[in-house]
Amino acid sequence: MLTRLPKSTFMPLLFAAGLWVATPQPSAAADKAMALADPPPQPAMLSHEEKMKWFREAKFGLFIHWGLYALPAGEWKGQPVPGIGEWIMNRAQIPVKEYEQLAKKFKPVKFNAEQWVQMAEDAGMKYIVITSKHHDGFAMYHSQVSKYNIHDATPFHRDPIAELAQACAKHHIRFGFYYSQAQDWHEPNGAGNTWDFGADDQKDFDQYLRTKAEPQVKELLSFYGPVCLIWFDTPRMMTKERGQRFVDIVQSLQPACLIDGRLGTAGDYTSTGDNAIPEVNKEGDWETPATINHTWGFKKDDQDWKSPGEITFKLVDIISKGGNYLLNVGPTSQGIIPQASQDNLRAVGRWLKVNGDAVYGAGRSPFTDEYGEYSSHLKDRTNNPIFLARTDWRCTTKPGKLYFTIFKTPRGGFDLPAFKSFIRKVYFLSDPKQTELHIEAVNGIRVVQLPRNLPDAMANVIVVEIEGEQVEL
Ligand code: FHN
Repeated sequence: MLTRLPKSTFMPLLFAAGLWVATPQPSAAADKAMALADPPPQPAMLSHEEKMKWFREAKFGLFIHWGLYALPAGEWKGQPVPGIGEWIMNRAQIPVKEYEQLAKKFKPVKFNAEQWVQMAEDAGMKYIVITSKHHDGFAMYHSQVSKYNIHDATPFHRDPIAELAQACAKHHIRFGFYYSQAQDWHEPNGAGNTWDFGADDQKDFDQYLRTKAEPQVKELLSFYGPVCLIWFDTPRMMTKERGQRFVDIVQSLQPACLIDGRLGTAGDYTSTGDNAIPEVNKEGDWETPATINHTWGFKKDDQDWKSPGEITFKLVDIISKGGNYLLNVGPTSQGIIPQASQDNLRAVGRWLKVNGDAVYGAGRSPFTDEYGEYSSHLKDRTNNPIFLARTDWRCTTKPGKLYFTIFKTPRGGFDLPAFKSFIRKVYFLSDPKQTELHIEAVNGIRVVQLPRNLPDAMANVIVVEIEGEQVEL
């Protein structure tokens, strides 16, 4: 079985495409001797704008939380454990010695990298981020740094990360890693495991960082081809200086690799809270990580899947506010992505096949009214006014074009928000003939006349072509 990427597979191709910038893959001997401490010669730095280009174009990514926690799937010793599935070790305070036993039973024989990547492609997702090591400390790749990994500690003896890297290269999907840099419940000096190892402030955290987290991040950046981003998380005890050590590793090995917003020092973009979508337009590059049900890691009793319509709304909503949507699936211990999440994602992909112009590479809305408003009298628990969101339509943009994605069919026609630009043409994005839709002025509002039955039951995109690249408000 494949462990790590054979250099010959796609390196020349990536060089040719200008996608490969580091020089990974030491010889097998060097590999054994742990030559990872000596990074390859440092290539030229890319500007921030160059680095961000693909991310701004991609907009929609697949998050995968997969690990030993998929085996208990939310239940320990016959009892349901509340909370998110991948936190079961913490929530049930499972001692390391007991949790480790899961590895002996982890044999995801139905795992098929090609099928996972094909699903992401069908869903219209442009990048994949997988848990290479979550807080439980178990590496889902063949690590030389710790034997506590899927290749060495399970009867599976395969490296799914290498297989996924290869499938992603084939499908031109970018590939990145989630890596829990601070919390590691398996290690005496990692953050988070107080039930086996006592209080975090009594630990030699740098010993853990130097001997596990940093060398593992070096491995991930050295042996799996181009890494589009590293998704660090929960930066407990991460000082700026500690965070900078990871930044230096990333920059020296793969300067094109992005760093998310949860390292503990500034990354290349910000990550919102889990499932948190800003109420209005938000400046800068950002991403919302989100669940498709209510857990990240697989839980057998969570079958409450977001529908294709809900996912599509969130996707367009996020893009209209300037962000990216990183939507998660939690595969089973057999290696299967739950069918309902596959089906719903594929339905979104079918919509994107027709309406993708309104999504990929699209910019923020120039308007604000569509988002809703703060209530004048309703307050939240902290006494702040509640935001009353509107969900009728969202606007995304490209030079010379406004895309209005309509989620609730208006009666009579669609009222364009006020703007001064001259309108050249209006049509449905789904209409290859671009048959013009008529506009009528009603009380100073330009109203796009719509047919009684709109083409798509889920959401319809009206393209408004304007004079000039930017809309004049
Ligand atoms: O603790 C993790 C959690 O398990 C999951 O990985 C999410 C994904 O954003 N991040 C942390 C909580 O914010």
